[in-house]
Amino acid sequence: MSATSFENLLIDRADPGVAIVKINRPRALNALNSATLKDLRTALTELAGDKTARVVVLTGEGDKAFIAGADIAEMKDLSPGAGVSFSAVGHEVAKLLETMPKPTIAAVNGFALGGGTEMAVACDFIIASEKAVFGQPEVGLGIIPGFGGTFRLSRAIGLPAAKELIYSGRKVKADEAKAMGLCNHVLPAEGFLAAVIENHAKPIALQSASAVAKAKALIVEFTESHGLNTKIDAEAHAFGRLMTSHDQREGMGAFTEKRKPQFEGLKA
Ligand code: CO8
Repeated sequence: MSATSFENLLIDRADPGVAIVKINRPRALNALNSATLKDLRTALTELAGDKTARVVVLTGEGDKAFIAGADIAEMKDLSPGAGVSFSAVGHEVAKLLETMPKPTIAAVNGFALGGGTEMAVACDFIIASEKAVFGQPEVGLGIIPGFGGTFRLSRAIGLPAAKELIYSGRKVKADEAKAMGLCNHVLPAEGFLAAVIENHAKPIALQSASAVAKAKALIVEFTESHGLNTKIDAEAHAFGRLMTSHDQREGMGAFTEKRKPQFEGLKA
């Protein structure tokens, strides 16, 4: 068991060596506020160095959401500087999921929108429940993906499909996500997490942990590490520049007031 207990996370274990990290804000559909992101950063840092954890499964509490995105109510009034900082903690969490020396599996049990899809694609692979819904709806809020979606989603599903999802905000259900290669498998909602642990996490935990870690390190080095920090900086700063724009205030205001946004046209 992880030594620390967390306000916004539940950490569980299954033998041999599976750690389950559950986002625990079901009333906000597990939206990521800064407290939850900081909890995740601490928990994943501890699990990265914990020899008894051989595989990490990330999932959401409740039967409705994996992560419904970054917390819009908290982001709504951020300054550009605070936007960059908020984005930076999310990037640290995504980078830990992507690079920690053990496989990370996203068990997507419901909505995985915005930062939810971004955290899922930062994991080594995704297993979806038949109730999973993916998407990058940020442009409908006057912002852009800010936790790595501008570069990790295209790596997962290819540039044309990623561009379509990011530009349109269109949501994709589990079967379409599988056809796109976004998730490896779609499982029944009933008994979903138990099946992910039994059939996908445990078989990895039974292998040589040092061989698996070496394989992951090489895959990370050969695919994403080149220029990763440059991409993170560029995305975080572009995100920060959009905070306080008319469309960001309007888009997020409209979400919290439960109405349709009225966006400005393209600025010269
Ligand atoms: N943030 C805050 N609260 C949320 C969020 C969210 N992302 N998603 C849902 N909630 C809250 C709702 O406000 C609602 O609260 P309340 O009961 O107090 O009104 C509660 O969760 C339940 O939600 P709904 O009533 O809306 O449930 P529905 O079943 O009707 O709809 C949806 C479910 C479709 C998931 C809907 O809630 C929705 O569209 N949510 C927003 C999805 C979204 O736009 N996500 C992207 C957010 S932006 C983002 O993730 C950017 C990532 C990069 C950030 C970089 C930071 C600098």
